[in-house]
Amino acid sequence: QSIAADLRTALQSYQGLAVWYQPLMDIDGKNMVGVEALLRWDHPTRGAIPPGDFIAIAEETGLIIPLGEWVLREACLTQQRFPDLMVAVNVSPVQFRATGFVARMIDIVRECGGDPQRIELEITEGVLIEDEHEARAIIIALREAGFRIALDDFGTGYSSLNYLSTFPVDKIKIDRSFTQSLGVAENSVAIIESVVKLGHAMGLTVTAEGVETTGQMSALADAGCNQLQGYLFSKAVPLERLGDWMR
Ligand code: G
Ligand code: G
Ligand code: MN
Ligand code: NA
Repeated sequence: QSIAADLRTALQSYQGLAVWYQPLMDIDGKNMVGVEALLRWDHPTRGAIPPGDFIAIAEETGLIIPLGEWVLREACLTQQRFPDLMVAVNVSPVQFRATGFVARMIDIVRECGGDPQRIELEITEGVLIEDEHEARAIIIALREAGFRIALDDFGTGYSSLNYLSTFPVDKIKIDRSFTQSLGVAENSVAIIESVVKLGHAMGLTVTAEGVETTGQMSALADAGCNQLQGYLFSKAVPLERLGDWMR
């Protein structure tokens, strides 16, 4: 039985699938400003399979579309339980390019009682490259519907700085490789500072991912970042444990 077949089976009842949440913190690392929804799959025989190992298969098979829509529905239900909670949801390039994507996002949020103003759709630079004109139209339509847009894994793509001026996003999430180069690679501070400067010049919120040490936290604060995310604060946790974070 292939992973793809098992995933298709799992999607019939969502058995074994779960959405966990990783806190996003303010720059002091003291207050939670939102969460990122992250898929988890407990396979019936293989045990936990990391998303890195099944997202690509889900994309190849098209299963990422029902899977991604389910994550958004779960995020909306979580929002009903925790009013005011900002929830970030990852959007696969395959979803983004699918016909009717924007309408589906709007319908789901309406059906599930979510608040698009507090839903941040995380897209990757890859979606911007293929058809710039179409990508821009999709982003504009999503924003008109009230969604916020974040550019995920920022800095890992191709000629990223260019895109900032042409795509109306709300946030950039600096890839964790940059955070992890702090104190290790020579120009890491200068690179982060220039990304922050550019992001701020365009009116964007700048989040740093992969924060694991207090040294990284203070360097990111000094560089002017707005928000932090990483194991220093918390890994993704099940919904039941999010309640602890809300207090
Ligand atoms: O959750 P980490 O904990 O292991 O996630 C690994 C990768 O899987 C990341 O690139 C993350 O963006 C991606 N991922 C996790 N959850 C989702 C999801 O719901 N949808 C999509 N498209 N990607 C996800
Ligand atoms: O691509 P995206 O940013 O959506 O992926 C989020 C991924 O980053 C998940 O796999 C999540 O578990 C992982 N992650 C979150 N915080 C940290 C961290 O502090 N260190 C490392 N190494 N990975 C992290
Ligand atoms: Mn993400
Ligand atoms: Na990322």
